[in-house]
Amino acid sequence: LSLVKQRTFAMVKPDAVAHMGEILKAIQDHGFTVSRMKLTRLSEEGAAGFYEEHKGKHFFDPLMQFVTSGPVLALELVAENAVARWRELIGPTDSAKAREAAPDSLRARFGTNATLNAVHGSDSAEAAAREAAFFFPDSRSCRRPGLPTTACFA
Ligand code: DGI
Repeated sequence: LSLVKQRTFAMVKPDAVAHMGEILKAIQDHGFTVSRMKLTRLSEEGAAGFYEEHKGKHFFDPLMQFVTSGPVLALELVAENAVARWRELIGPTDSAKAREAAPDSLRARFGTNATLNAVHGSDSAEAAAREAAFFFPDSRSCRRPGLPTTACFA
């Protein structure tokens, strides 16, 4: 039994930003704490950097087109076993398959197919640290004296 909190990185993709309220509700209902959050946009360079491991794959160009097509909501989430629990909540990569295998998952509810799949979740603690640092380079911002630190995990 471990009571140690873990963080993960989550991103609401452009196709699901209109549903951010429902997604934040699911995040809250499943016991995650939001420790950082930013509504932003990915540049072409930013998107290519974030998804560097997929360069050269057949789905890379559509993925770049999609994630740069509108705003994204970047989130750092904290919970026990956050990486695995967030992956469980978002469901399988392909939203069409998610609707068969995990109809209550966020990708089933808010995504369309393998490209337009509503949300991202880090696949390991190492990826979570790297991806959170990509979107939240100012990791000390929640530690300023005098500010509340209850939601701070840095
Ligand atoms: O960790 P995931 O987001 O579930 O999946 P991943 O890290 O293997 O791939 C990153 C994103 O790339 C994924 O969210 C959607 C896209 N992608 C992955 N595999 C495919 C894909 N898109 C298409 N069209 N086809 C794929 O097989």
